[in-house]
Formats: sequence, structure tokens, C-alpha cells
Amino acid sequence: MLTIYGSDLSGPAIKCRLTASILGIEYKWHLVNLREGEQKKEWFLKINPVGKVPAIDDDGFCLFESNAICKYLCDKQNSPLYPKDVKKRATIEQWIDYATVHIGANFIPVVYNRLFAPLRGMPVNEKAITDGLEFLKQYFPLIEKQLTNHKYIVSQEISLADIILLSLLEPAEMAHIDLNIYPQLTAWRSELKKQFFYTSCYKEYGEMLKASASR
Ligand SMILES: N[C@@H](CCC(=O)N[C@@H](CS)C(=O)NCC(=O)O)C(=O)O
Repeated sequence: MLTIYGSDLSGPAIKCRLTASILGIEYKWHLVNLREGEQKKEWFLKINPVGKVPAIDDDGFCLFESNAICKYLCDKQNSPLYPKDVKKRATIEQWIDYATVHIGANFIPVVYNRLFAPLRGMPVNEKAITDGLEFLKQYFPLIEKQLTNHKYIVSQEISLADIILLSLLEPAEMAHIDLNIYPQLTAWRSELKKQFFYTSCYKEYGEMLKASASR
């Protein structure tokens, strides 16, 4: 049986859960208490020597790094979300990298400094917020253009790139990152969030944040 080790508020962990869900894979969800530093405990370092979530244990096969986990799960199911055809796959990889490197790398510091740093009483890096938002202004329009020309990020078919970008953007509202200025992106998000793979495994990010703050 597959076990996913994660935390409710971790974007990369959400990514793995949503991927398992859309693939119809049953899994055990093992909550790792990041606030108490459970991710650095010896038992967890045997699963992920980096000491971060997510990680999986699939009948003794352990893997970390959310994108690698999602790709492994897709391949295991022979899923069209991540096809074997080299050109189709390369194009999906291109958008996964774009989502991770250009969107994610700028989105995450904004979320961290607007949401998690204040919550944990950590110093807020205003420059990281300003810089992140400035870069996002540069990088979101290509996604918007892509979604103007296609139903999903890569083509008319949903792919792993959609799941990865969708997961990354989960905390947008809570971090006051206005995505409504991108109408195609907004419509794409709300269409995906209505689908069973999403509703069956996921609560609103804000609700999870409240639950976590009260624990
Ligand atoms: N590149 C990694 C990022 C993993 C990561 O940064 N996880 C965070 C939670 S979102 C974590 O475990 N932080 C706890 C720590 O660093 O101690 C992935 O995509 O899996």
C-alpha cells in the first residue's frame, strides 16, 4: 500500500495527494508534524534523508521530491496524464518546469512571507514579496495565453502539468495574490476544483489553515 507522508498546508504534499486522487490510487495519509520537527526525526530521515515533506513509501520503495513522486505515480498507472510518447512527454515536462521554476519559485516566497512567517512569528521579508509579485506579473501572462488557446495548460487534454500548477496555486487567496486578473486561469482553476479528484481529497486551503492554527 502507498503511504504519502505530508502536511495539510504543504503545496508539494497537496500535489502528491491530488495526483494519487486523479489516478484513483488508494493511499494512507500520514501527517508529519512539521511544527514539532517530526520531519527531522530518525524514522522519517530513513524515508526522506532531506527531512522534508512530502515523501512516499510504496511497499518499501521510498521517494522524495513532489514532482518525482507525481511522475512515478503516473508511470505506475500508465496514465495519459504523463504519456510515454517522447514529444508529448517533453512538452508536459516543459510546462511542469515552467510552473515549478518560474511560477512556483516566485509564488512560494510571497506565500511564505504573507502567510507563514506572520503565523509563526518569523521576520517578514518585504522585498521577497515585492520581487516575487513582480516576477509573477512577468510569468503568469504566458500561462494565461496558453489557457486562452487550450482548455488545459499543455493541450485540450488534462495533464500532470495542470495538477502541479493547480496545487501550487492553492494558497493564492489566503496570501492575497489576486489571480482574478487572469480570467482564463481563474476559469481553469474553478473548473478543476469542481472535479471529483479534487473535492474528494481536499478541503479549502483557508479551512485547513484555520484548523492548523487552532491545533
Ligand atoms: N522541492 C520539495 C520541497 C519540499 C519542502 O520544501 N517541503 C516543506 C513543506 S512545503 C518542508 O517539509 N519543510 C519543513 C522543513 O524544511 O523542515 C518538493 O517539491 O517536494
